[in-house]
Parts: sequence; C-alpha cells; structure tokens
Amino acid sequence: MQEYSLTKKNAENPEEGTLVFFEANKDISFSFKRVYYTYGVKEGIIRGHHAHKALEQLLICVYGAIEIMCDDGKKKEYTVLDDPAKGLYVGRGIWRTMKWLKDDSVLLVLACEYYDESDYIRDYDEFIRLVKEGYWKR
Ligand code: T46
Repeated sequence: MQEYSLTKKNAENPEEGTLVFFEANKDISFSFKRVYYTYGVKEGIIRGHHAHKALEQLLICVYGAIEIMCDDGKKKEYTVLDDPAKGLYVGRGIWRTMKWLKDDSVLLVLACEYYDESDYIRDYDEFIRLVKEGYWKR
C-alpha cells in the first residue's frame, strides 16, 4: 500500500474550487486500462472482502469518506480516504474491505487491467493458503 498526494490546482477564485490530476507511470507507479466508481452506498456498509492475484489499483474517495482495510495475510492496515486529492495504491495479494463512513461517498478506482473475475480471490481461507505457500513474493 502506498498513499499518494495528488497534484491540486486551486482556482484563483475559491468559489471555482480545485482541480486534481495525475498521469500514469509518472505520478503513479502503473498505467491503467479501466476506471470504475461506486456510489449510492449507505454509511456503515462494507464492500470488498476479496484480494486480487495480479491487479494493481489506485483508490480515490472523490466525495465523502471511506475507510480502506488492507490485509497482507500477516497484518491489517487501515486508511481513511476523506480527501479527493489523496490516492491509495493497493497492489496484488492484498485482502481489502471498503467501509463507507458517510452516506453517498463515491469511490473512484483506476485499475491496471480489464475486468477479469478469475483474478479475484473471494475466499479468505484460500487467500491465507496462497500467502502461506508464497504465491506473492513480498
Ligand atoms: C476492488 C474494490 C476496490 C464488473 O463486471 N466489472 C468491473 O470492472 C468491476 C469492478 C466489477 N464488475 C462486477 C463484478 C460483480 O458482479 O460488478 C459486481 C460488483 O463487484 P464487486 O462485488 O467485486 O464490488 P466491490 O465494490 O466489492 O469491489 C470492487 C472491485 O470489484 C474490486 O476489484 O478492489 O472495488
């Protein structure tokens, strides 16, 4: 996991807000082929509960606040995304959950690959088995 502070450009007139940008392979460590976002989620809901064999992603909460739990099979780390200019890189072999801390928070994700259900590990025991057998070199 790695936190990124994304580049912000504040408008001269504060009422015109802020623009955030980043470029693949320059500002973040990988290139992305897919973008998706999740919205309309109520406070307290937890999504995720899976790991990826190979997928790398950048998670950004573009509105609201979402807590991301990342578990490498040995320890868990919690990150609160509550700033649209903050990104969290989540690499391969990390079991993750996303807990909505505020109604209607929006999670934007940039993924290095197209959607492939066979890349998901949705069973925690299977995840731990793969960690123990060294599937991911840490
Ligand atoms: C992740 C976290 C942060 C697709 O058909 N295409 C897609 O690109 C995606 C992302 C999902 N789907 C389908 C698969 C399921 O039938 O949409 C349904 C909901 O997906 P899922 O239950 O995996 O959603 P989350 O919010 O638990 O997890 C998602 C991503 O799937 C996952 O890669 O890391 O967001």
